[in-house]
Amino acid sequence: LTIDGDAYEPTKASLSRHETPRWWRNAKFGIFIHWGVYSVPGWVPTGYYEEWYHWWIHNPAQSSNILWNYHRKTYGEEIVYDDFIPQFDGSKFNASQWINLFASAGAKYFVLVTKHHDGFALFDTANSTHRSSVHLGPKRDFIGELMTAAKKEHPSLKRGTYYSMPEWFNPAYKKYGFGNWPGGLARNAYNSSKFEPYTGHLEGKDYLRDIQEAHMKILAEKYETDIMWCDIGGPNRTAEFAAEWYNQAAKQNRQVTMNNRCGIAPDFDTPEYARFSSIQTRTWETNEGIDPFSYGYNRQTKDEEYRSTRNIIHSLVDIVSKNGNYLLNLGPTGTGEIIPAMVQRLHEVGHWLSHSGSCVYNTTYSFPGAEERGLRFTTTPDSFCIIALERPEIALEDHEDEHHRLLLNNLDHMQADRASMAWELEDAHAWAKPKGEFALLVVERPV
Ligand code: FUL
Repeated sequence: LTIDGDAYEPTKASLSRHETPRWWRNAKFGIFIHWGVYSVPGWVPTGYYEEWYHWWIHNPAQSSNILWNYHRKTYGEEIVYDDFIPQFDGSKFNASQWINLFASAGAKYFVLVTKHHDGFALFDTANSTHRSSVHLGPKRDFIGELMTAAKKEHPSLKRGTYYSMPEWFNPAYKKYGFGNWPGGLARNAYNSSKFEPYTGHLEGKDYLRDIQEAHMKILAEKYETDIMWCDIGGPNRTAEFAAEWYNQAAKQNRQVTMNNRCGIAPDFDTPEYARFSSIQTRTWETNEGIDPFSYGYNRQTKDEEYRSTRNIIHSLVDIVSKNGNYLLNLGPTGTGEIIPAMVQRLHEVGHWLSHSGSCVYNTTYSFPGAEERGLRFTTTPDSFCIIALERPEIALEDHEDEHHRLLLNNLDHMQADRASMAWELEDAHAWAKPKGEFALLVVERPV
C-alpha cells in the first residue's frame, strides 16, 4: 500500500510513490548471475559483452567480424545459436553450492538472469513461449532450483530476477520492435536460408501481454521474486504488472522492489560498470562483472584478470560511502560451474565483511570521502566509520601526545601497522579493527 494506505493503481503517479524497501537499502551487496545458452560458447573478443553472442553472430560487422570468424572456425558454418541448447546441460550446476557461495561472500541478495535478450528462459514459462531450459535441452527449472535452495539454506537472502523486456528476433515481438531490436526470424550467421529454429508456440500471441507480462507475473507469483530487475525497457505492460504485484506483496506483508529498466516508475537506478566521485543522493546500485568487461562467461579472460579481492572491496566501500549498492556479477560456465578464481575472491570478500561488515551493512553515507587520501566514511546511528583503502603509513614517534600513543598502541596490538588517522580522532573514543591490507576505524559517536 502507498504511505497513505491506498492500493496501487497502474499509473505512473501511483506507482511512483513506491520506494526501495529498507532491507534493500541496508543490504549493500548483492550477487548478479548471467548464465545462459551464451555461456556454452563462452567467448568474445576482450571488451565485448559475451551474453550478446547471439547478437554478434547475427551482426558480424558490429563485432568487427572477429566473433563471426571465431564462431565459423570453431563450430562450422551450419551451427546456429540454438544448436548450443543441448550443451547447456547444467552438468556442473549445483543450486545449494551457488547459494552457499553467495552467502559466504557476504551478499545479502542475489539477482538471477531468468531470460536474457536471446529469449531463452531458465524458468518454467508455463504455456507462453516454451523457449526455456524446462522445455528444451536439460529440461530443468534452474531458477526454481535456486529459489528453493535459497529459501532452504539462507532464507534471509533476498531473491531477485533479471528479465529482458524485449527479445531479439522473436517474431511475436516484431510488432513492438524498437530501435535496433529487430523482432522477426533471424537468418543464421552466414546469411544462408537456414532460419533459427524457434520452438515457441507463438501463434496468435501478443508479445507484451501473453509473453512479457505473463513471464513477469510468473516470476512474481510462482517464483516470489523480491526484486524485479528488468532490462532495456521499451514497450511494456509494467504499470499493470507492478500495481498488482505491489498490492499482492502488501497483503503478504512483503516488501519488493523494481529497478529503472522496466519502463515506468523506478525504485532505483542501475548504473553499469560505473563509479562516482561524489555522493549520489538518488537510490542507486552499480552493477558490473567480476570480469572487467563482460557479464557472461568469457573463456578468454585469464584468472589474474578478474577483479581482485581488493578491487571488489574497494568498489563496495566506495559505492556504499556514496549511498549506492553494489551488484557484482558472476558468469558461470556453460555447464554451470563458478570457476575457482571467482570462488576464491568471493570467499576473501566474505572474510573481510565478516569482521568489517558493521561499517558496510545498515550504514548510511555521511559526508564526502577524502578521495585523495583513500579514506571513505560511513555511519550508523551510534558509530562513525573511517575506512582506509590503503594501509596507512606514519611513524609512531610523530605522535607525542598520550591519547594518540594509546590509540596507536592499540592499533598495533590489533596487528595494524601505523595509523595516520589520529587527526580524525581528536576527542573521539576510537577502536580499530584493521585487517590485512585494509584499516578500518570505527569511531563511536562522542556522547
Ligand atoms: C545490459 C545488457 O545488455 C547486458 O547484456 C547486461 O545484461 C546488463 C546488466 O544490462 O543492458
